[in-house]
Amino acid sequence: MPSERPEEVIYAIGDIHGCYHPLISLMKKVGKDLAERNLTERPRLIFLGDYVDRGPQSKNVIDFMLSDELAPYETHFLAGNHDRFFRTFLSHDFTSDVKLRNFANAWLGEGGWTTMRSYKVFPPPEYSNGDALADRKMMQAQVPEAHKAFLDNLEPCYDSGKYFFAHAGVRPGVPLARQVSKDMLWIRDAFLKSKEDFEGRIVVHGHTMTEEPEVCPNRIGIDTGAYLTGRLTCAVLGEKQPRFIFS
Ligand SMILES: [Mn+2]
Repeated sequence: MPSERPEEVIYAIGDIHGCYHPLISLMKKVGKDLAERNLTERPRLIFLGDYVDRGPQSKNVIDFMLSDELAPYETHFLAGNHDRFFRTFLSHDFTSDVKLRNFANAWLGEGGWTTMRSYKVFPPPEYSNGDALADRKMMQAQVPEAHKAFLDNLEPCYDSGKYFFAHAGVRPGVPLARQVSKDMLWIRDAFLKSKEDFEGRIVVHGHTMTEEPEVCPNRIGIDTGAYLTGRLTCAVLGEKQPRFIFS
Protein backbone atom coordinates (compact mmCIF):
# COMPACT_ATOMS: atom_id res chain seq x y z
CA MET A 1 0.00 0.00 0.00
CA PRO A 2 1.25 3.50 -0.76
CA SER A 3 2.28 5.57 2.18
CA GLU A 4 0.15 8.67 2.84
CA ARG A 5 2.91 10.73 4.37
CA PRO A 6 3.98 14.09 3.00
CA GLU A 7 7.02 13.69 0.82
CA GLU A 8 9.45 16.18 2.25
CA VAL A 9 12.39 14.39 0.76
CA ILE A 10 13.29 10.91 -0.39
CA TYR A 11 16.85 9.92 -1.22
CA ALA A 12 17.28 6.94 -3.56
CA ILE A 13 20.62 5.30 -4.35
CA GLY A 14 21.36 3.10 -7.37
CA ASP A 15 23.47 -0.04 -7.94
CA ILE A 16 26.48 -0.04 -5.59
CA HIS A 17 28.07 -3.34 -6.69
CA GLY A 18 30.72 -3.55 -4.00
CA CYS A 19 31.93 0.02 -4.57
CA TYR A 20 32.49 0.91 -0.94
CA HIS A 21 34.55 4.07 -1.38
CA PRO A 22 32.11 5.72 -3.82
CA LEU A 23 29.35 4.79 -1.33
CA ILE A 24 31.16 6.50 1.57
CA SER A 25 31.86 9.56 -0.56
CA LEU A 26 28.23 9.74 -1.70
CA MET A 27 26.80 9.28 1.81
CA LYS A 28 28.94 12.18 3.07
CA LYS A 29 27.40 14.41 0.43
CA VAL A 30 23.90 13.14 1.17
CA GLY A 31 24.53 13.84 4.88
CA LYS A 32 25.55 17.40 4.00
CA ASP A 33 22.43 17.82 1.87
CA LEU A 34 20.33 16.60 4.78
CA ALA A 35 22.08 18.94 7.24
CA GLU A 36 21.11 21.91 5.05
CA ARG A 37 17.42 21.11 5.48
CA ASN A 38 15.00 21.59 8.27
CA LEU A 39 13.00 18.40 8.21
CA THR A 40 10.38 17.48 10.78
CA GLU A 41 11.05 13.77 10.44
CA ARG A 42 13.76 11.38 9.32
CA PRO A 43 13.97 11.37 5.53
CA ARG A 44 13.51 8.15 3.67
CA LEU A 45 16.57 6.59 2.09
CA ILE A 46 15.85 3.87 -0.46
CA PHE A 47 18.58 1.58 -1.75
CA LEU A 48 17.63 0.14 -5.12
CA GLY A 49 19.58 -3.12 -4.74
CA ASP A 50 22.69 -4.77 -6.24
CA TYR A 51 24.86 -4.19 -3.18
CA VAL A 52 27.25 -6.96 -4.25
CA ASP A 53 29.25 -8.38 -7.21
CA ARG A 54 31.61 -6.82 -9.75
CA GLY A 55 33.16 -4.19 -7.48
CA PRO A 56 35.81 -5.17 -4.91
CA GLN A 57 34.20 -4.61 -1.49
CA SER A 58 30.80 -6.27 -1.29
CA LYS A 59 31.30 -7.31 2.34
CA ASN A 60 32.15 -3.76 3.40
CA VAL A 61 29.09 -2.46 1.59
CA ILE A 62 26.78 -4.79 3.53
CA ASP A 63 28.58 -3.93 6.78
CA PHE A 64 27.83 -0.30 6.02
CA MET A 65 24.14 -1.06 5.41
CA LEU A 66 24.00 -2.59 8.89
CA SER A 67 25.91 0.21 10.61
CA ASP A 68 24.84 3.21 12.68
CA GLU A 69 25.86 5.47 9.80
CA LEU A 70 22.34 5.13 8.45
CA ALA A 71 20.62 6.04 11.73
CA PRO A 72 19.58 9.54 10.51
CA TYR A 73 17.41 7.93 7.83
CA GLU A 74 14.37 5.72 7.57
CA THR A 75 15.94 3.05 5.39
CA HIS A 76 14.38 0.72 2.83
CA PHE A 77 16.62 -1.91 1.29
CA LEU A 78 15.34 -3.29 -2.02
CA ALA A 79 16.57 -6.49 -3.64
CA GLY A 80 18.62 -6.57 -6.83
CA ASN A 81 19.20 -9.55 -9.10
CA HIS A 82 22.81 -9.84 -7.89
CA ASP A 83 21.74 -9.94 -4.25
CA ARG A 84 19.42 -12.80 -5.22
CA PHE A 85 22.32 -14.68 -6.86
CA PHE A 86 24.31 -14.34 -3.65
CA ARG A 87 21.45 -15.50 -1.43
CA THR A 88 20.63 -18.42 -3.72
CA PHE A 89 24.26 -19.57 -3.73
CA LEU A 90 24.32 -19.48 0.07
CA SER A 91 21.02 -21.05 0.93
CA HIS A 92 19.10 -22.59 -1.98
CA ASP A 93 18.37 -26.27 -1.63
CA PHE A 94 20.01 -27.51 -4.84
CA THR A 95 18.89 -31.02 -5.66
CA SER A 96 22.24 -32.07 -7.15
CA ASP A 97 25.89 -31.04 -7.21
CA VAL A 98 25.61 -30.41 -10.93
CA LYS A 99 22.79 -27.92 -10.40
CA LEU A 100 24.80 -26.15 -7.71
CA ARG A 101 27.85 -26.08 -9.99
CA ASN A 102 25.92 -24.71 -12.95
CA PHE A 103 24.39 -22.04 -10.77
CA ALA A 104 27.75 -21.17 -9.18
CA ASN A 105 29.34 -20.81 -12.63
CA ALA A 106 26.50 -18.54 -13.75
CA TRP A 107 27.05 -16.39 -10.67
CA LEU A 108 30.85 -16.29 -11.20
CA GLY A 109 30.17 -15.09 -14.74
CA GLU A 110 28.05 -12.25 -13.36
CA GLY A 111 30.87 -11.05 -11.10
CA GLY A 112 30.10 -13.23 -8.08
CA TRP A 113 33.78 -14.06 -7.63
CA THR A 114 34.41 -10.54 -6.32
CA THR A 115 31.76 -11.07 -3.66
CA MET A 116 33.34 -14.39 -2.66
CA ARG A 117 36.80 -12.83 -2.46
CA SER A 118 35.48 -10.05 -0.23
CA TYR A 119 34.53 -12.81 2.26
CA LYS A 120 37.98 -14.40 1.88
CA VAL A 121 36.88 -17.31 -0.30
CA PHE A 122 38.88 -17.58 -3.53
CA PRO A 123 37.03 -19.44 -6.31
CA PRO A 124 38.59 -20.73 -9.55
CA PRO A 125 37.62 -18.98 -12.82
CA GLU A 126 35.13 -21.81 -13.36
CA TYR A 127 33.98 -24.82 -11.32
CA SER A 128 34.54 -28.17 -12.97
CA ASN A 129 34.05 -30.70 -10.17
CA GLY A 130 32.93 -30.75 -6.55
CA ASP A 131 34.71 -27.49 -5.70
CA ALA A 132 31.51 -25.47 -5.82
CA LEU A 133 30.16 -27.43 -2.88
CA ALA A 134 33.35 -26.87 -0.87
CA ASP A 135 33.34 -23.14 -1.62
CA ARG A 136 29.68 -22.89 -0.73
CA LYS A 137 30.39 -24.45 2.65
CA MET A 138 33.23 -21.99 3.17
CA MET A 139 30.99 -19.09 2.24
CA GLN A 140 28.26 -20.31 4.59
CA ALA A 141 30.87 -20.24 7.37
CA GLN A 142 32.42 -16.89 6.38
CA VAL A 143 29.31 -14.78 5.75
CA PRO A 144 28.07 -13.35 9.08
CA GLU A 145 24.54 -14.25 10.15
CA ALA A 146 23.61 -10.55 10.03
CA HIS A 147 24.58 -10.45 6.36
CA LYS A 148 22.47 -13.53 5.62
CA ALA A 149 19.53 -11.91 7.40
CA PHE A 150 20.11 -8.71 5.41
CA LEU A 151 19.87 -10.68 2.15
CA ASP A 152 16.78 -12.56 3.36
CA ASN A 153 14.96 -9.36 4.33
CA LEU A 154 15.44 -7.29 1.19
CA GLU A 155 12.17 -5.84 -0.08
CA PRO A 156 10.96 -6.30 -3.70
CA CYS A 157 9.70 -2.71 -4.04
CA TYR A 158 8.61 0.41 -2.18
CA ASP A 159 5.65 2.63 -3.03
CA SER A 160 5.68 6.19 -1.68
CA GLY A 161 2.45 7.15 -3.42
CA LYS A 162 4.17 9.47 -5.88
CA TYR A 163 7.14 7.24 -6.65
CA PHE A 164 7.40 3.48 -7.06
CA PHE A 165 10.85 2.06 -6.37
CA ALA A 166 12.02 -1.27 -7.81
CA HIS A 167 15.49 -2.51 -8.79
CA ALA A 168 14.92 -3.07 -12.51
CA GLY A 169 11.47 -1.57 -13.07
CA VAL A 170 7.97 -2.97 -13.55
CA ARG A 171 6.08 -4.96 -16.19
CA PRO A 172 3.86 -2.65 -18.29
CA GLY A 173 0.20 -3.73 -18.37
CA VAL A 174 0.37 -5.32 -14.92
CA PRO A 175 -1.07 -3.42 -11.91
CA LEU A 176 1.64 -2.28 -9.47
CA ALA A 177 0.10 -4.37 -6.70
CA ARG A 178 0.46 -7.50 -8.87
CA GLN A 179 4.03 -7.06 -10.05
CA VAL A 180 6.21 -10.12 -9.51
CA SER A 181 9.77 -10.22 -8.18
CA LYS A 182 11.22 -11.71 -11.35
CA ASP A 183 10.21 -8.65 -13.36
CA MET A 184 11.19 -6.16 -10.69
CA LEU A 185 14.65 -7.80 -10.50
CA TRP A 186 15.35 -8.34 -14.19
CA ILE A 187 13.15 -6.40 -16.61
CA ARG A 188 14.77 -4.20 -19.25
CA ASP A 189 13.39 -3.23 -22.68
CA ALA A 190 9.69 -3.90 -22.13
CA PHE A 191 9.84 -1.44 -19.23
CA LEU A 192 12.47 0.98 -20.50
CA LYS A 193 10.65 1.53 -23.80
CA SER A 194 7.19 1.79 -22.25
CA LYS A 195 5.31 5.08 -22.29
CA GLU A 196 2.71 3.72 -19.87
CA ASP A 197 1.50 5.85 -16.98
CA PHE A 198 2.17 3.57 -13.98
CA GLU A 199 -0.89 4.49 -11.91
CA GLY A 200 0.43 8.03 -11.59
CA ARG A 201 3.74 6.93 -10.09
CA ILE A 202 7.15 7.70 -11.42
CA VAL A 203 9.12 4.44 -11.28
CA VAL A 204 12.60 4.93 -9.80
CA HIS A 205 15.02 2.14 -10.73
CA GLY A 206 18.60 0.97 -11.31
CA HIS A 207 19.76 -2.22 -13.12
CA THR A 208 20.30 -0.74 -16.58
CA MET A 209 23.38 1.46 -16.80
CA THR A 210 23.32 4.89 -18.35
CA GLU A 211 26.08 7.49 -18.35
CA GLU A 212 23.80 10.08 -16.77
CA PRO A 213 20.64 9.63 -14.73
CA GLU A 214 17.72 9.13 -17.09
CA VAL A 215 14.65 11.23 -16.38
CA CYS A 216 11.52 10.27 -18.36
CA PRO A 217 7.90 11.21 -17.72
CA ASN A 218 7.15 7.79 -16.21
CA ARG A 219 10.52 6.68 -14.79
CA ILE A 220 13.90 7.76 -13.45
CA GLY A 221 16.92 5.47 -13.94
CA ILE A 222 19.93 6.02 -11.67
CA ASP A 223 22.39 3.18 -12.32
CA THR A 224 25.45 5.11 -13.45
CA GLY A 225 27.68 1.99 -13.44
CA ALA A 226 29.69 2.75 -10.28
CA TYR A 227 31.87 -0.33 -10.71
CA LEU A 228 33.05 0.89 -14.11
CA THR A 229 32.89 4.65 -13.65
CA GLY A 230 33.36 5.14 -9.91
CA ARG A 231 30.23 7.27 -10.12
CA LEU A 232 27.42 6.29 -7.79
CA THR A 233 24.18 8.28 -7.97
CA CYS A 234 21.62 9.45 -5.44
CA ALA A 235 18.31 10.90 -6.62
CA VAL A 236 16.79 13.55 -4.36
CA LEU A 237 13.02 13.41 -4.73
CA GLY A 238 10.13 15.36 -3.27
CA GLU A 239 11.05 18.80 -4.57
CA LYS A 240 9.66 20.36 -7.76
CA GLN A 241 12.30 18.65 -9.86
CA PRO A 242 14.42 15.58 -9.12
CA ARG A 243 18.02 16.42 -8.26
CA PHE A 244 21.06 14.19 -8.31
CA ILE A 245 24.05 13.87 -6.04
CA PHE A 246 27.10 11.95 -7.29
CA SER A 247 29.87 10.21 -5.37
MN1 LIG B 1 23.23 -3.90 -11.33
